[in-house]
Amino acid sequence: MTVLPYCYPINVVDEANGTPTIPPHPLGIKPLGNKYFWDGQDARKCLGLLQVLPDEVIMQMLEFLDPKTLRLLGYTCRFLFACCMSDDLWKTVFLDKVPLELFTKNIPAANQIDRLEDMSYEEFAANWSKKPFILTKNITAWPVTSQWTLDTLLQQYPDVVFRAEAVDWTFKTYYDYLKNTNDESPLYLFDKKFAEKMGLTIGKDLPGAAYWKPECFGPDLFELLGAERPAHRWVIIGPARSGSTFHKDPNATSAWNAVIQGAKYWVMFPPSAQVPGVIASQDGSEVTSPLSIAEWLLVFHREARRTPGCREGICRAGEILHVPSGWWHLVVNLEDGIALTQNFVPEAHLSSVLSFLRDKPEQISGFRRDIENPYELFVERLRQERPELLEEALRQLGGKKRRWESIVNGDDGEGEGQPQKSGFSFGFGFGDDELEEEIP
Ligand SMILES: O=C(O)CCC(=O)C(=O)O
Ligand SMILES: [Fe+2]
Repeated sequence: MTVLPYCYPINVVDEANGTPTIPPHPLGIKPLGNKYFWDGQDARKCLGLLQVLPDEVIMQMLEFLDPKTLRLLGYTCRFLFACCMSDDLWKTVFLDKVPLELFTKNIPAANQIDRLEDMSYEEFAANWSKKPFILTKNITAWPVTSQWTLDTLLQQYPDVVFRAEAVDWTFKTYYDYLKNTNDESPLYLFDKKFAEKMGLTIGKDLPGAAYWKPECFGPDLFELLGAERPAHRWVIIGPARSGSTFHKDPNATSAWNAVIQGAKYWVMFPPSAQVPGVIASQDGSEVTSPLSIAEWLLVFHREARRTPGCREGICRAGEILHVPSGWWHLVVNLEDGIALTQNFVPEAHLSSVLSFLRDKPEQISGFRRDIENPYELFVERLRQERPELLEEALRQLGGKKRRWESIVNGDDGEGEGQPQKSGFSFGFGFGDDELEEEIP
């Protein structure tokens, strides 16, 4: 932000005496922007010694002031009045102070995300794979991760380097940041290599396992891809007010998100909903939500709550939330906290995932660079391991019998409907580490 263009009529100098002048507007209109500055002298003189600082630095210094000081300082001179009136400064000050409870309490009964103690896979497959829900009694059995707190992680992993958006920080550095930040959109620690970095074993029957996927979600068909599966699990750590702006999960996968410490407020919408304040391009490749989470809540929450399909809920420590394939979601941490999340492909969404991989190759994300054709790879693995599911999914996709036959016979060459090499991927996209693994 620069104030400079408003405080000097820099381009115009009276040639006779060398002082700046403003040429009169042909209609006698005086620009409001100069109102507080121009009285024939340098308006910045009132800054005293601080005159040596450029406008940008002054503005940055003002960001550290509390609302009262900002207001009082604005009364001291014209120049500072204009600086202290900046919308950006007040937005930051104000959004920081808006209590999140304004939005998270009094959830209308019709919007409340269903809460269930636990669920069998049969129930999930029959009734729940296309609906969000919160499991309230599920992760207490996890031997290691259910005991995690920010403080125990600090003790055990102070020097492990984690990815937080575009930066790699030791846990100690991130912990200090988390405890001290006032950022409006705080840096979110979101690391997909955490298991390797922390030396964790994941999987129910493995010796020394730290945690495992909840049984109710059943078989994850991306497991057929083995080492070729796209990034699929993350540890997520952030301070209160951090979170995720509206998005759909990558590659049409479903997800579960387990809160280990803290509490998360979720707002969700079904795949075809028009989410207030969120503009998605026709093919879904670009999502524009010009606002931070706090701004979205302030401006659009009321309307969202009244929009058909809106689901809301608070997932607390020890609980797990299900995000069905294709659902929009915004998440905000109500407290400092830790979560574990995993993306998966349940049978009920196989056709959506195949259709995404086949028809939106430019939006595929999270696969290793050397995997040129994720759709073909997945079809091949399904053909080998689960041909009956593949047949049914392709049928749902509107695939013709002839096409199915050619796939099972292994003679499906480079024919129609094959995905092209992609050039762009819309995924979690936090920084260049993600880009490395995307399809070039
Ligand atoms: O902030 C969160 O915990 C939600 C994360 C999320 O939506 C995701 O991992 O896709
Ligand atoms: Fe998500």
